[in-house]
Amino acid sequence: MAGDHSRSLGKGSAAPGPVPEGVIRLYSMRFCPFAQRTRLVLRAKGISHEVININLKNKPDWFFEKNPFGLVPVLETSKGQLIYESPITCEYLDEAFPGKKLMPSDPYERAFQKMLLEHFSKVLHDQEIAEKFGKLEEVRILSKRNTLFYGGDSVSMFDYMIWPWFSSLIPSKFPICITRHTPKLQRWMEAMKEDPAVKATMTDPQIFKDYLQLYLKNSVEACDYGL
Ligand SMILES: N[C@@H](CCC(=O)N[C@@H](CS)C(=O)NCC(=O)O)C(=O)O
Repeated sequence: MAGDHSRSLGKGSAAPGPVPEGVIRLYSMRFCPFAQRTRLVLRAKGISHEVININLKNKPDWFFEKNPFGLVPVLETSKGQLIYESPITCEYLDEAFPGKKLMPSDPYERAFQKMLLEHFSKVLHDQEIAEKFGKLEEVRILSKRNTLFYGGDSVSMFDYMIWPWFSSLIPSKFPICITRHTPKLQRWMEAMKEDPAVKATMTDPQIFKDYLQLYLKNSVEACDYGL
């Protein structure tokens, strides 16, 4: 049965059949922070979905038909439509499905969240943790708002977009050094941990650490670690 914690499909596996009516499919990998963004939005909006995990160290050939870049996350609809790149998958889900809107309705606020995401994406492309810390400070200051979450007093899209890099998923010293220096971020992290979608997508830090070692060694076992 396909699910968040199902074993991954690798080279030589049969391509999954069409997506059943009334469900959306996510191609994912249990430890991928980009795919976690999409999983958070699926949960937050209560969207009926199935998850197919991909072995990123031994990708099935058919996966490149889902996304020519060969990256997760990818969404597939029952009409066979394919959507990839995590911010695009999340915005698609927010627009295409009813329920709580995660993007603000005000055009400036929407633009503002997208600008914050641009800054954060630049941070992610840097190698040095020290530099990441400096630039994240910049993101925090950029928000210049006295609210608990980035978009106001409840969780919105940008909070979910950056959460995977603060959750137990990334067991580096990076979140610790940030929270030590910035009480506002610490309050934000505590509040995020209470969010039901966040709770549902948490991973044990030790399991993540062990997975990461395998992944960095290019082990084909990495993506199924702990199953
Ligand atoms: N820009 C992409 C990045 C996605 C990404 O890098 N996913 C990683 C897993 S965390 C992946 O699929 N890696 C496979 C590879 O590099 O071949 C997004 O936002 O969706």
